[in-house]
Amino acid sequence: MSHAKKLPTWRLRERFAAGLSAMYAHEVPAYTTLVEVSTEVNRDYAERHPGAQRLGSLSRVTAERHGAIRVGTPQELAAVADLFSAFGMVPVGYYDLRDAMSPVPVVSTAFRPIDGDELARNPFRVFTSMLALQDPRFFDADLRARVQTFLDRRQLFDPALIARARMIAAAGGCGVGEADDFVAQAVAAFALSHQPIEKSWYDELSRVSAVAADIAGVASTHINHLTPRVLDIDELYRRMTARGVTMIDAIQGPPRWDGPAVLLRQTSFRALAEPRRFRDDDGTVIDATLRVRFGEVESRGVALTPKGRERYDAAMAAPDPATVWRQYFPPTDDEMAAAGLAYYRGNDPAKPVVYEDFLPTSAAGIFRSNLAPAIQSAL
Ligand code: OOG
Ligand code: NI
Repeated sequence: MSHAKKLPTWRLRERFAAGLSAMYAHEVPAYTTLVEVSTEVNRDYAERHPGAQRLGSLSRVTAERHGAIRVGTPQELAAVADLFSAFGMVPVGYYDLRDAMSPVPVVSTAFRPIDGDELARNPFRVFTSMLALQDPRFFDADLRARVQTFLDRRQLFDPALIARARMIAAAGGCGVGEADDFVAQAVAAFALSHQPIEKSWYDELSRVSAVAADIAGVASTHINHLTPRVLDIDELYRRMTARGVTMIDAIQGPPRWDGPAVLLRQTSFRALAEPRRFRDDDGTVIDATLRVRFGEVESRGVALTPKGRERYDAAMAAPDPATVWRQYFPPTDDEMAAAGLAYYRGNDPAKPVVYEDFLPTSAAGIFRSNLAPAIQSAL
């Protein structure tokens, strides 16, 4: 072996996130605009607000991203877990999106670092969903068997890549030379495929759910969004709108207010129509476009205790949460800490613990707002 310096897993994670970001910028040009505007918003906000970095340093926040992927089977999810372990990312949490107001046939987790130092170095996370193929609410026995056969035949990752990931995870990193190659292969595994899609199969799955078609209608997986973090999401929303980008919804999650930001706020812009090829039953290949990938942005606040989360749920149940927020949450970190509503390091109200996870309601909203209708146009 060479004597080259070993890169620890967090350096690999940093490179993985940067590599995916470069790939996604190339695939989805509007993402570049989003990253530019986010960087400007963060810089301006940090200049004007002395305490801006209490929820993470400007360098952490500027590099911070989350991505999302979807897989079909427990075996594929296990391969993802092995791959991400080389980047120091482990599964945290469980989100059952089948129970959402508009149900999505998946269950999800998020892969991310958990240690405070690791999060500070690079908090890259990937929201990862698995098709709920066994659930009879979405799949009858006949379709389930055909989907299972399709998924059993495909291979999302080169087994050699997964074996290497396991070794890197066990060793806690790898040499610089190996890192370049490993990270490049890991990034490439999430690129959008340009293989023609079998149209009748994709259409059949689309009738169950656009998400089912996105997962099991094609032979590969892909990153479906990559999300920068901003310190002022309302300002981001205004500036994107001013640049002519139509943002889809209002901002999801807690309302804007003057007191401590809690949990997570997110917004996104419409899935982009990307050229994809489809193959008809008679073998004819046709050019069409598919809207499955989109742009999203997030802002993060303090993590809530179970008691704080109960308050949050109660406030969010109101017809207009913004108007009643004050009845549920005090306006300062000192009062939040004293009331046991949020987590602070060493119980010091100046040191909020950032919420590092996701919100099921917002996640379901993100799926819903971006995936219908699936096939946009056929030439
Ligand atoms: C994942 C949607 C969830 C978020 O930010 O809540 C998500 C997906 O569309 O696959 O990324
Ligand atoms: Ni997301």
